Formats: sequence, structure tokens, C-alpha cells
Amino acid sequence: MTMSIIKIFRSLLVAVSCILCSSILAQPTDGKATKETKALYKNLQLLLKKGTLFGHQDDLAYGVNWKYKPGRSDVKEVTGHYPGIYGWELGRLEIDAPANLDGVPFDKMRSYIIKGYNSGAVITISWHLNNPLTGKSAWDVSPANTVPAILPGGEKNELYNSWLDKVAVFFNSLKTKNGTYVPVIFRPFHELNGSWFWWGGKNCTAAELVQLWKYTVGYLRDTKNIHHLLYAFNTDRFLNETEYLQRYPGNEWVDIMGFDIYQKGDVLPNEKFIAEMDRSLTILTTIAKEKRKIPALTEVGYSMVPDSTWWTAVFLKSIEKHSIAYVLAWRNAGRKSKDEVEYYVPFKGQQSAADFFKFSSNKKIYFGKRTRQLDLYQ
Ligand code: BMA
Repeated sequence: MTMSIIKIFRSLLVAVSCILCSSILAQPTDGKATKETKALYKNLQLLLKKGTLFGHQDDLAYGVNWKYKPGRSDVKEVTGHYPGIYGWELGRLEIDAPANLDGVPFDKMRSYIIKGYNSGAVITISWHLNNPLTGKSAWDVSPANTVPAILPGGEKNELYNSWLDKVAVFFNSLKTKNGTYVPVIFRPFHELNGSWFWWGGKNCTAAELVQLWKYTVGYLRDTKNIHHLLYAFNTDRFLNETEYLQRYPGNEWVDIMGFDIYQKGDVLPNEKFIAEMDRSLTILTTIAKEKRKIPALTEVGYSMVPDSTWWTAVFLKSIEKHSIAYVLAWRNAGRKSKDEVEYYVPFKGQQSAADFFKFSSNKKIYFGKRTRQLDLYQ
């Protein structure tokens, strides 16, 4: 008798706390989001109170001095753990290339994505899509009218739709063996306050970008019926709230809000980086809270990490006071040409490796194993 009263009381308590909890938590903007996508969105909000996922772009595909070795990961080799979030990139999918602009074959990418999801980690995808007006790269900012040209009524609208159709096919192919769609944080038109991509800064007006954003989300969600995406809005470095929000498409179109920032020894040395991160993360987390969105550091890094204590003395110091769901370090491309080497997480023997290990053991930073325990998709 007493046992069953306790049981009833317990279930009541659980029910009440669930109601309370779901009334405080925001839902994805896509009302038809799949169960797993909704769970991810809920759990990333809960995670804000505990800590931050650590992520890496192209982590399973290659690292410094290696490519496509099953199970390998620079992050794992230094810390003992895989990342908690994996970044991938779709550039050139739109032109039917077999591999993306950084050489990652889309077939391999698909299996890495499914593997990452099965391991309990989060997936985020960016898209450096070519300029649809010129057929050149995402960095081709020569025409002033690319954005209006791809919107309805524009000469390249049909072409742009056909590109979105291909992206839709790829997203729909991200399915587990039992048919579950892998939830993806899609991050189109990133760094949109800078002028280096055809969709950014002075290459279009704020109104045009907003229209493009809504059109793209609407097309994927409502025309193509894709419901396993969360949409991440992200700027590059910014000065203030006004600049950050200048091209914000509105609360019904965005799930996650972030920015990209790279430390550079001479232009943005340690002290300045820490101060800017603090200022920018304060602005970001304040806006995100007001709008009931999830804040994240969508791209970050210090190329070749030329500072042996950067991870704990600079990076951790600049994020630990702030509640952000994840940080994504950019790719370990390794040697790109005779004069260029690019990587953002250390490999074994690199000068910041020991400090990265120390960073990875911080309780607030979540790598693979501890991310799995968060059960983000339940
Ligand atoms: C940049 C560099 C490039 C790469 C691009 C898209 O930051 O890493 O080498 O092609 O991102 O991934």
C-alpha cells in the first residue's frame, strides 16, 4: 500500500517537473521537427547549465599528415576521446562533385555523420556553396547582385532551387539502419556580416539576406519536407548587438545563434582575444536568452596553436564564464601548399598537446564519452 502511494507520488512529481521543464524550454522553429531533433534541442538547452561540447571540423576524415584511416582522429589521439560535436561541409555538392571543396568524398562524409550520431555526438554542417551567378567559388564577390538573382523572379532562381534539391537529397540520406534521420545543425550563409562570401556584408543588403535565409529555410522545411534540421545563424567577429542583429532573419527562422572568431598572433594576441571573447560572448548569450535560442561558438581556433598553454590559459579562460552549448574548432588540413599549413587542434607531439589534454579533462568541457552519457537524443 505505502509502496504504491510512493510510486504514484513519484510519477506525479515526474509529470509536474516535465510540464514545468517543457514550459521553460524553447522548441525548434520547425513545428514538425522529428522526435530526435526536438530532444536534441531540449537537451542542448539543458546542457547550458552544465557545460559545453567540444567539436572539430572534418575530425574523422583526416588530420595533420593522415587521411581516411578508420577510427583515427587527431582529437582522440591527444585526449583519448573523440569530439562531442562533429562539423562537416557541403561545398560543391551543388555541382555534383563527388567530394567537397576540401576533398572529403560525400559518401565517406555520410558514413562519418551516421557514425558520429550513433556514438551520441552532435552533427553540424556548413555550406560554402559556389556563387550561382558566376559558377565560381563562395569567395567570388565580383557581381553585386548574386542574392537577388537567386531569389524568386531572379535569373538563377531555378538553378538555386536545383542546388537546394541536391542538399535535400543529401540530408535525406542521413539515416541510421533503422530509418531514423540524423538531426543536423545546419549553418548556411555563415559569417554573414563579413564581405568575403557572396552572401555577406556589402555584397547584398540586410533585407536581401533575410529574404534569402527565409527562402532557403522555407524551401528545405516546407517544400522538401525536411524535419531533422536545426538552423544556426552566425556572424563573424562583431562590434556590438546592433551589428550582430543587423541581418537576423527573426525568431521563427533561427534555432541556434553563434559567431566565428580566430585568434591571430599579431592582429588578435592573447589578451585582446580573451577580452573580445568575453565581450562578444556576453552579447551573444544575452541576446540568445532574450530570444530563447541556443548560443554557440560556431567556428574557432588559433592556426597551428603556437602557444603551449593556449587551451587552458587563453581559450578555457575566455569561455568558462559563459554558457554556450558548443564550440567548433576548425579543420586540421595540415600542409596545404609550400607556404601554408593549417590546423586548429594539436596532434601528438604538437607543442600545445599536453595543454589540450588538460583542457579535455575539465568537467565543463564535453568530449565524446561524456557527451554520450548526456543522451542528447532522448
Ligand atoms: C577555410 C579554410 C579553407 C577551406 C574552407 C572551407 O577556413 O580551411 O582551406 O576550404 O575553410 O572549409
